Amino acid sequence: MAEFFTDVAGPVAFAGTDRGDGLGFRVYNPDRLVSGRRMADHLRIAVCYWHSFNWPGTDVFGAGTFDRPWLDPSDDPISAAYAKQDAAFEFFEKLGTPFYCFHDVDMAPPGASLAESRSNLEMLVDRAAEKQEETGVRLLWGTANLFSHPRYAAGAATNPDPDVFAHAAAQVRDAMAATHRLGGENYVLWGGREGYDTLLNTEMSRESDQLARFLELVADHKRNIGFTGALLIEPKPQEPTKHQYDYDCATVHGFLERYDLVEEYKVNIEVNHATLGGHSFHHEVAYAIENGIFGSIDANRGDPQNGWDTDQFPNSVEELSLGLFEILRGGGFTSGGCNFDTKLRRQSMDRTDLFHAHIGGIDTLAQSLLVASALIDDGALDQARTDRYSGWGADRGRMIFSDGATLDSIADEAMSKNLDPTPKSGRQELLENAVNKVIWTTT
Ligand code: XLS
Ligand code: NI
Ligand code: NI
Repeated sequence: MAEFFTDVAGPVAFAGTDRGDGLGFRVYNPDRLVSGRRMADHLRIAVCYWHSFNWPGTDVFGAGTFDRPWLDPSDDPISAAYAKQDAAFEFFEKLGTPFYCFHDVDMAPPGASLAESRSNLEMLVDRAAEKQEETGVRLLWGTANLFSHPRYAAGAATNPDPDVFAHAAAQVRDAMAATHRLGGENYVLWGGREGYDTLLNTEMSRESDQLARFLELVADHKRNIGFTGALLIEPKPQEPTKHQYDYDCATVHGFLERYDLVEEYKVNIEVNHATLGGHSFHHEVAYAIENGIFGSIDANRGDPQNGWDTDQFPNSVEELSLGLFEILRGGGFTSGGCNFDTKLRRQSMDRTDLFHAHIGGIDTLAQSLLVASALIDDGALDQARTDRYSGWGADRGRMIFSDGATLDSIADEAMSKNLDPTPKSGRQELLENAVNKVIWTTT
């Protein structure tokens, strides 16, 4: 097995402020205790197989720029998949992060038939199991790519052709088996093309029923095979389609409620999908936690000037801290974690750039975690919320929710007491200053 990342000995260690320009973490110190738990156990960081090892650096105007020898189309696809796997596990081990994530087609090449695709996947999964054993790296989640092949151009579960639905079912069954075999802690469904390009040819209600049917079958299958990980839906508003049904957390939540699936699924929230949906990451996480559907995150960032999923490595502590604050306050991750669904920029073609990118992203998450924990200890935000809603714990608030209260009884009371409530300051700027104080002073 040839070493690929020859410039890095690994594992990348915590170097603190001594890092200089070398490859070490400035903030991420896996064993450091934060709110009573190891940093590594809080963040549960995963590297993604697809952008890092299965993408040659193409864009819509140009060919691949990256040095990824296993993506050479003239190679035998099976030996290329083994070489890719060697490089991926070498990277995971040298970076020293605990988890990875993959799509079926990242791990093994599709064959000429579903049966051949399955046997390719099984071969590579057997080897991945050995590599997990050797390195101690674990699987955060697996998924199936139901969006790249032309057969999925009009969607997978939502395709107008039921044969495509059935084909997707076969692929998901195998990807779930692979995830189960590798001890994956979650199985993710991102509905890449479960949406429409034009309403001129689309029946939305029919397509919703198809999607719900697919999700119901997947949830039943999970029980049939004894997979105990979580099922996660990854919301995204659009791209590649004009409109995707899993638009954002609230839309997914409403969909799950409507089809009685809310007990079966949680969400995998991607930072850049939140911003594409017109929300902050903070909003999406807070929504999911408050509604009991929070699962995991894809940590990345967008570019405020671009309207697409640029999948850049995260570098804003401000953006991530408030999301992590909600996660920490909600009790932290259970089966989920922070997956780097992130791409290098096309000009970052040195092998070592993949290390620099992940190290920066991981340090950003680690600093954000410290800030989140300090925000909880500081208590200013919680105190402000408690004070703001205090009336609801007192007589009038309780009366409004009491059995037997009616619009009449509430209105009569307002009139008889001649209520004339005085507006109170929301103190937004004061609270923003309180957050910045913590961001600026936490080490
Ligand atoms: C694409 C999605 C995808 C999922 C996994 O925008 O983020 O990468 O995370 O299929
Ligand atoms: Ni994405
Ligand atoms: Ni993603």
